[in-house]
Amino acid sequence: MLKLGGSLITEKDRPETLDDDALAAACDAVADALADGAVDRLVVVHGGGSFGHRRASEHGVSTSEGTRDPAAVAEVHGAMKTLNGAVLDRLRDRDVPAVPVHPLSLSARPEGVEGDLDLPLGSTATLLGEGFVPVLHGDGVATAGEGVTVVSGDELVVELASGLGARRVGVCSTVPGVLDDDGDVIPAIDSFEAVADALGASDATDVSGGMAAKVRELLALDAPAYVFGADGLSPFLRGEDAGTRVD
Ligand code: IP8
Repeated sequence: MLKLGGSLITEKDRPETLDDDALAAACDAVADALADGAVDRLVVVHGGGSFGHRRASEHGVSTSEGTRDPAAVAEVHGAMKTLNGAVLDRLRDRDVPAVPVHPLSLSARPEGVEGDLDLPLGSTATLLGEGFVPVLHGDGVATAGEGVTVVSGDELVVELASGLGARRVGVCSTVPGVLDDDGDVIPAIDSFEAVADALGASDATDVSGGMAAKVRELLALDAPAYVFGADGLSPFLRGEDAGTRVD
């Protein structure tokens, strides 16, 4: 399971603009790892970057605040489909058998609670079994009592990794790992308490997302997870340690 952060593959400060070089490098690493058999099954999830987030904030939509405006839903989803199409094109250009899976069409928060995500995994599992590389993305999600809220790529990664029994989980972004107070990469994290201070969050007060929430969710997975930057992608795909190991 691989998450490509939106900040990695897009230029965050320029509306709906790809970071073409970073995206190409990531797609090269994926294609090479599949071609030489380092990876046999792979699910990719990507974030929103300057595509989804801009549209979502224009309409006041977040992971907890929803919208009932169909035009707003279409804009957020449309921006993410555009980005997804760009990722798919570049993967398929490199002979990666990448196909889209759009979470808005599949998932719901039935209780309206952030974190309570119902994502049927049958289509993704079947696509994987048939030799495809399913590519999902942060998206809108039907949410009881709210209309449509945002589901982040990180939430999808956690849901997919546990539901599909992922062997390894990689989160690739613009930072080289989880950083300590001095800005150095923490090589391994096996408990939240041990790093809560460095992450600027206590166990009780962290509701704000960011790295602390990401680490906490990754710790809850059965599979080892790695948080790394662009340089860590090839090592991760080749089964080596990269960035910070969260296990
Ligand atoms: O970048 C957000 O995905 P993320 C997707 O993984 C939208 O948080 C629609 C803003």
